[in-house]
Amino acid sequence: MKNYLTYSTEVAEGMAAGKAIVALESTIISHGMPYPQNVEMARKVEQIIRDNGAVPATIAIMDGKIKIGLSEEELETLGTSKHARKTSRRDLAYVVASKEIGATTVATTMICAELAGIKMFVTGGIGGVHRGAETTMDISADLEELASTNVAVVCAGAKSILDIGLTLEYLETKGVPVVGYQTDKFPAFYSATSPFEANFRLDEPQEVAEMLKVKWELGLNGGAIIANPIPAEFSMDEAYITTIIEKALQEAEENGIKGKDVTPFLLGKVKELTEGKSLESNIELVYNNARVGAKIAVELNK
Ligand code: PSU
Ligand code: MN
Repeated sequence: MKNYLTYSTEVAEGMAAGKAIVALESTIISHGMPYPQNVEMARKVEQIIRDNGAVPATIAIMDGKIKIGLSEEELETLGTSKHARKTSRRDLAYVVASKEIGATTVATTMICAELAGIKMFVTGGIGGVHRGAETTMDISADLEELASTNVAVVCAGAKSILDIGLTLEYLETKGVPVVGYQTDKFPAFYSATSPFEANFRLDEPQEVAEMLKVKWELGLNGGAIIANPIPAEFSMDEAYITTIIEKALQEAEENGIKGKDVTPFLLGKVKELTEGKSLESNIELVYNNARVGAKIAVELNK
């Protein structure tokens, strides 16, 4: 692995000191938000993780290496690059071998985190089963990764650009626990609730850490979803955001958007149609996830 993984000074020192490490993805930076908000968000998320007693490790691929932790300069490069490739499991070997700049999705961040021995990962939203997947077969590789890779993901649920019900069914089939953090509901990213229930509710970081410890000690391989609702003050009106998402889906269809371009296209459209209002919510929910993820990581590390 030495040939492929490199660690930032902060992460290497944190690991040597036995500190809790929290992985962060980079597709959210390159494909999820515009510059300069993306880089500001990435910096602030890292700081929130430090303030809560853990060490942030933003993951990306550069110069033929999987970088576990990015320098200021690397973060800026990633945030401004027009060529960063959205890198899911199938793309990882190509991106490393060709020395392109790769932004890791949830799936690939989980793979890289596991290679680096990191158990906790914080993001905004996960990929899932797309609406209409019964004909398009568009199901995110994130779900397969959650089925098999031992990394827990803190997120604000799934956006209703996806079929949330089918996403939860898929996760059930694959044996992935979906924990509601201080909620009974499965949150829908921009809004704190959805018509769907989480599998279990846990209210304290220590309880989540205990569940994860038991899962992995029992040899139950795979990840877990810790669904942490967006704070009420940033939660968007469900009816409003649903209308917007429906417009975005229609435009994707009209423009023949397919494959890995679907999610970034929809995210961009939602931003455009809400005149940037969705972006503020998006950023705030990531900060909220960072606070929770760092606390769970600290407990898990005890
Ligand atoms: N959902 C979001 N924001 C995101 C993503 C998903 O609300 O930024 C990104 C994540 O990196 C996720 C990826 O892993 O999109 C899923 O893409 P796809 O649906 O092509 O698997
Ligand atoms: Mn897809």
